[in-house]
Amino acid sequence: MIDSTRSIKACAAYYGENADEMEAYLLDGEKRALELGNRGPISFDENGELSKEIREAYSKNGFYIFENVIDAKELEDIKEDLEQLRENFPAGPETTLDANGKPAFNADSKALTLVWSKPLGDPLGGTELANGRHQVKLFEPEAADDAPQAVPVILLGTLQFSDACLRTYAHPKLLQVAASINGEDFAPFNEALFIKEPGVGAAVSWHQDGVTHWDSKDFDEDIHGFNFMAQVYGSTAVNGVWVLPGTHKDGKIDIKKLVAESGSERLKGAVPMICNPGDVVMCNRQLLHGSFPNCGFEKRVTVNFGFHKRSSVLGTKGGGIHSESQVFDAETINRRSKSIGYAIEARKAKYKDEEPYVYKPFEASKTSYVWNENARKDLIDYNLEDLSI
Ligand SMILES: O=C(O)CCC(=O)C(=O)O
Repeated sequence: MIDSTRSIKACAAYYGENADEMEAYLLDGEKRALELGNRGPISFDENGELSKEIREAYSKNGFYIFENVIDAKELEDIKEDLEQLRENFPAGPETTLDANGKPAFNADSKALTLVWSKPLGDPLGGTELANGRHQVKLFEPEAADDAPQAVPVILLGTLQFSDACLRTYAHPKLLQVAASINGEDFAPFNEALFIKEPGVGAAVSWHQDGVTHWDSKDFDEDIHGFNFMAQVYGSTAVNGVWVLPGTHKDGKIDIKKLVAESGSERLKGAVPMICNPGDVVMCNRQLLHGSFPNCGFEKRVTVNFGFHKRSSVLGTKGGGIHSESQVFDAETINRRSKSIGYAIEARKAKYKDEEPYVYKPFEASKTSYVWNENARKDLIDYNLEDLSI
């Protein structure tokens, strides 16, 4: 586990008169997180289903930490790729050029690809953005004088920009988990990077992700799918996502009321995701979660990718957050599933000794994919069709 003692102290100091309270909250949350019993290696039973203990712990808490999923070599591959990509970010929110005057990676994108914030800000909290699901604004500490005016927080449509992330998206064990939770005909959701640089990384206020099925007659704990959150540098109480365990079963939550009951944004009972580099969290999208601004010394980059049950998206009018609101018919879902097809092929080309994942809907429809330059072109703006529910 990453030792975040120094970061906890430094972070708390940003909270002025609430510094002691913040320090105690971070320390207590870290301790309780490690006691939850929802972490360990991925394991399957003899039928290839996620082991019963993992399924139960996931269902009880709404999240599970799969340890050591991404090995050291693959992590290095991701880091190198993301660091190269970072060099080619736009120099700021108002320009399409990077710091070297070259077109930025997303200069021609039609879809939204970057969300910016002031340093240590909370760009979504308390706004109507994303269907108003981030109901409260978190405390925005003062960043250092030399901090940039704006910092990137979320990158969307990752698979078209990073081959390494594309390959990780097809990790056979992770896709087997997706099939076990959402059925063999599982559908994609969206892919994103959450970027939390030390001393500037922005907050993502408390929220639940799902927006379409809260009042459905078929409502259940899995109806809005889940996200995998692969940790490139690890995740701590200071820079990590916090969750309120079990809330994925509670329906739509009045977050303002919870904050009032807790006496502050430090929600009682919440815990952080404590991860080492290479751990992958499976997080139910209905679980109440959020992250504080990164006032510590460790960087976090999360490679996020989610999956749904096909029945949750087929014929559903999308929530309009990650893509224009549209009814997702079978054709749209099949088109959007090309991300899985290309990813499996891209992974095969690099990890030749690994047993690749077989996605049953491609077998049934006799669809095959090839990973080459045309495929790369075909992924441009693929996220205009994110299955956003
Ligand atoms: O990584 C974070 O800080 C926030 C993640 C999140 O809100 C999400 O995946 O929905």
